[in-house]
Amino acid sequence: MANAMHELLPETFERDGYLVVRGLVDRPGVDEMRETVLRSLEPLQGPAEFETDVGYPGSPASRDAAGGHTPRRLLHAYSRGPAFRRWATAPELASALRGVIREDRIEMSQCHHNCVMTKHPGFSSETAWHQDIRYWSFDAPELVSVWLALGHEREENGALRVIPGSHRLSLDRGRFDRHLFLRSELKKNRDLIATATLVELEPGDALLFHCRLFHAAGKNVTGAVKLSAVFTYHARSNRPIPGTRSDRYPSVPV
Ligand SMILES: O=C(O)CCC(=O)C(=O)O
Repeated sequence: MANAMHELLPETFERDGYLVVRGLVDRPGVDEMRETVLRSLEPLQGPAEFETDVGYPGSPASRDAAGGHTPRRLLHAYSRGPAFRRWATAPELASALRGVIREDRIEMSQCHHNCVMTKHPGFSSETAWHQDIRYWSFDAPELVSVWLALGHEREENGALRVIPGSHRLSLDRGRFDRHLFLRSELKKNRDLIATATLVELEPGDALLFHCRLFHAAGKNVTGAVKLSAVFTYHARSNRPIPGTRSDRYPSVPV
């Protein structure tokens, strides 16, 4: 973990719904996580989600199709070795999170995200515009994900695009399709999407983003896999709704 304390701007997070912390993890830390991931990919160590499971534009039609065994996410990253356990609860990360969640007692969910995104050349898919709150059932829609780049993230390998300030919007249900993606055929949505910005990251940079921030990503059209670790955090006082998927595993204090 890099030493330098970062100038965190909670006001920026409140205004934009996201914040990039440059160099949050140093090169040896990134390398250790990359090695863990590469060992989990060859041979594939489950649990994993496959491109074909999501059925997004560009994903293989079935497990039998070419590329049908392309993993999209290695699940349960927190349980995949010491590098991830240390990172997900590291003091530097906890202090960055306290700045934006504005509570002392913060926990990491083990129920969704808590994964490594593995965007493979050839068979990766596009992720349309959405808010991560669609995955979560908590008392309040106040969760923050941390997206840690384990390599360079650029448009051509499927870096995230975000719509600044969109976490503060309250859109009618009609703006979304049945999977809760923004309907791109609507002019209002296209105008909103036109305000998006690309988030380019270097290895060790972290993007902190609010669970209501609209974001999307393209395919990886380069020759190398893109790896990003993603964990999600909430204030201890913000509880998962009993019996939902968000309540399946206990959260981990950080
Ligand atoms: O890398 C991508 O395609 C975006 C993934 C994403 O936004 C998500 O899983 O919520």
